[in-house]
Amino acid sequence: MAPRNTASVSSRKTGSKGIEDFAPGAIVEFDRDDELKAYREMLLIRRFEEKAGQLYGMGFIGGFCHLYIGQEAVVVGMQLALKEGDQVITGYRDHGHMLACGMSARGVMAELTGRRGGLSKGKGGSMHMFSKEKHFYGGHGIVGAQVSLGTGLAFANRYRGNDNVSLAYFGDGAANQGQVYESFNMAALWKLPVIYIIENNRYAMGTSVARASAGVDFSKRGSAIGIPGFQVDGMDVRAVKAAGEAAVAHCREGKGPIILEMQTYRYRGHSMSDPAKYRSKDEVQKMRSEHDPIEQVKARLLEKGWASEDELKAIDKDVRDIVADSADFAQADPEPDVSELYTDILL
Ligand SMILES: Cc1ncc(C[n+]2csc(CCOP(=O)(O)OP(=O)(O)O)c2C)c(N)n1
Ligand SMILES: [Mg+2]
Repeated sequence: MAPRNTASVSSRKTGSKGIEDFAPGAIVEFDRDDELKAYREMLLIRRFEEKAGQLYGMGFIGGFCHLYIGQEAVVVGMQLALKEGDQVITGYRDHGHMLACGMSARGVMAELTGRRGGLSKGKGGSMHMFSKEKHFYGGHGIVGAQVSLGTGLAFANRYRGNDNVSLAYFGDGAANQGQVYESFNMAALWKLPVIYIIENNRYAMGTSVARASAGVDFSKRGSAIGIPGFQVDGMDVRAVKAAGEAAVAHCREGKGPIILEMQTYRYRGHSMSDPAKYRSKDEVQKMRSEHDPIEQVKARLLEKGWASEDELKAIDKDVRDIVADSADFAQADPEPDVSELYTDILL
C-alpha cells in the first residue's frame, strides 16, 4: 500500500490546487454525504459483480467476463473528482466503470446476457459497451488499446478547445505494452489533458507484477519524458479522490498528462475461467480483511455515528433491489432480432 498521511488536499470544497500542493499519500477528508455516496456506489458495483458471477455460473452469460470486485474504490474515487463532460475509457474489466459513469444496471446486465435492451443492443457483451451520453468510450478487449484511444480523446478535447479531461484506465500488465509509450510521448509533447490510471492489481492474468515488470513503480513510467506520476492507495476512496482532484486540476490547467498508479487488488480470478491458483488464499483473505474499500467506509460511518447498522442495511437492500431488477430484466428481455446482424457494422 502507498504510504498515507492525513493532510487534507485540494478538495472540491476548498478549490483544486493541482499537483504542486499534492502530498503523496494524502487523503481528502469526507463528510457524511461523501461517505454515504461512496458507500452506495461501491456497494452497487460489488453486488452487481456478485450477481454477474452467479448468472455466469448459471449459463446466462456467455463469452468473457472479468469481475472488478476489490477494485471499487478506484473508479468511484476518480468519478468523484470529475465534472460533466470528462471522458472515461478502459479495458475489459469494465462493469464498475460503466456503473460509476451512471450507465444503468439494467443496460449493463442485459448486455452481459446478450439481450436487446443491453447497452450495445446485445451484440457487444461484457467487454464492448459504450455510452456517448455518459461519456464512456468502452470497454476494449485488446490489452492497451484504450490507452491510445484515450489519448485521442484528449487530443480531440484540445483540438476543440474545451476543458474536458479524459481518463484512460489500464492494468499493470498493459503498462508493459508498446503503444502505451507511443501514447505517452504524444501526450507529453502536445500537453494533452489525459490522466493515465494504472490499476495495479498485482497480477496480469496469472502473472504477478514482480515476474512481468522490470520496474514495479508504475507511477514513474513516464518520468523520462516529464510526465509526473503518483502512487495512490487504491483501496482508500479518499486517497483516490485526493489524487484524482490534483490530477484533474493539472490537466485542466493545460499542464499535460499525468499518471496515477492505483495500488489495488482483485479478489476474484482474472476472468470467470480462472481458479487463481497462482496466489495463496491467505493473500486474498488478508486484503479482504485489512483493506477492503467498502468495509473501510462502513467502519468510518459507524464509528463517527454518521449512519446506524440499520441505515447501512437499508442502503444494501436498495442496491440489491436495483441489481435483482437488472438480473430479472436481463433474463426476460428478448435476444436481438437476426436482422441486427447487419446493423452497426462497417462494410
Ligand atoms: C494485445 C493483447 N495481448 C494479450 C491479451 C490477452 N490478455 C488479456 S488480459 C491480459 C492481462 C492484462 O493484465 P492487466 O493489464 O494487469 O489487467 P487486469 O486484467 O489485471 O485488470 C492478457 C495478457 C490481449 N487481450 N490483448
Ligand atoms: Mg493487473
